[in-house]
Order: sequence, then structure tokens, then C-alpha cells
Amino acid sequence: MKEYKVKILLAGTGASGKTAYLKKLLDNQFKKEYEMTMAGEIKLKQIKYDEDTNIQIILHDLPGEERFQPARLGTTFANWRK
Ligand SMILES: Nc1nc2c(ncn2[C@@H]2O[C@H](COP(=O)(O)OP(=O)(O)O)[C@@H](O)[C@H]2O)c(=O)[nH]1
Ligand SMILES: [Mg+2]
Repeated sequence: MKEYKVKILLAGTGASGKTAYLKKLLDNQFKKEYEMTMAGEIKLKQIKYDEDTNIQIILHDLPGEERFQPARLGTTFANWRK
């Protein structure tokens, strides 16, 4: 069994659609209301590519607001190589 791990970092200005993209990808849902991402979130998606290949996608959803940047830098980049 082959296991691949892919990390994707969603970065961009506030309200540019990062969290909406993630929700569509993971839950196939679209929410109209805007909820600001405050601290950054990590989500996982497992894909069974074929009989003997699994792909794990690790998605980092970052807050776009500049005033939350210390939090996002701390939580994301400190764990980036793990
Ligand atoms: N019409 C439309 N609205 C979108 C799209 N992507 C995001 N939005 C809306 O734009 C707002 C901000 O989206 P969000 O994903 O929370 O932005 P983030 O701050 O980058 O995470 C929300 O109200 C979403 O519903 C899109 O592709 N089309
Ligand atoms: Mg967001």
C-alpha cells in the first residue's frame, strides 16, 4: 500500500473564498454567510486513489486578516515540517 501525504496552504486576503473552497472540497457545501477565520484550521481529506494507493491531503486554512497574523504564523509554520 502506497501512502502519499500532501499539504496545501490556503493563503489570501480576508473574504477571498479560502474557507468556502475548503468546505466545498470536504463537504460539497456552499455557505453564503461569511464567518471570519480567527486562528487557522487544519482539515484532513483521505482519497483512495486506487486499489493500493491512498492520498492524505492536509489543508491549512489561514485567516486573511492582518491582525490575526501572529496567530496564523505561530500555528501554521511552527508545525509545517511535521
Ligand atoms: N458567489 C460566491 N461567493 C463566494 C465564493 N467563494 C466565497 N464566497 C463568499 O465570500 C465570502 C467570504 O468567503 P470565505 O470563504 O469565508 O473567505 P475567506 O476569508 O477567504 O475564508 C462568504 O460570504 C462566501 O459565501 C464564490 O465562489 N462565489
Ligand atoms: Mg476563512
